[in-house]
Amino acid sequence: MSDSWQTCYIGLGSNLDSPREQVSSALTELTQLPQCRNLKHSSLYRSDPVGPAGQPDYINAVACLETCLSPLHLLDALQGIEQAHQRVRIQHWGPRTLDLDLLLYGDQVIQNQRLTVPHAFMKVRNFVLYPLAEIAPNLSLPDGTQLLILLKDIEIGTLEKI
Ligand code: PH2
Ligand code: MG
Ligand code: MG
Repeated sequence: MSDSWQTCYIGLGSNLDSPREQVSSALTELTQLPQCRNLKHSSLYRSDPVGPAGQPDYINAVACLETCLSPLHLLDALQGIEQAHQRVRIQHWGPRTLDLDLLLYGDQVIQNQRLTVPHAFMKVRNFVLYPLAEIAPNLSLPDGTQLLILLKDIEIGTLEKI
């Protein structure tokens, strides 16, 4: 059914074990997911860590793909890629080899034990909003908020395209 394809946005982040390579290979792996097509992605960005002090800088990017996986099946697939990158969950907002966050799934609002979509902090993270604007400048969130309006309120700061 052609209308079962949904456009999704995924935030990628890494600050351990060659972060650029972690993000680049994750982008390739996203292109290989079943029932997913038309992957596009932003540039890679270097960003200061948000969260516990003393962790390395992050490499961040945002990808867009179309999928007919359900939100939870897509989450399973994303977590499978995180696991393949030896993602270990030790500290909240602590360093990680790879973080894949489902930012948006079509215009759906999802709130359950495993998943909150739109992603809880996406409206206030420059390392999400600027890469997102590169690939979807005219995007609106499910609540109607325009990405370009959010960007006016958030500084690019030390975020750096690489
Ligand atoms: N992710 C976090 C915590 N802090 N900081 C940056 N710069 N980039 C991230 O992706 C990031 C973070 C939790 O997911
Ligand atoms: Mg995250
Ligand atoms: Mg995450």
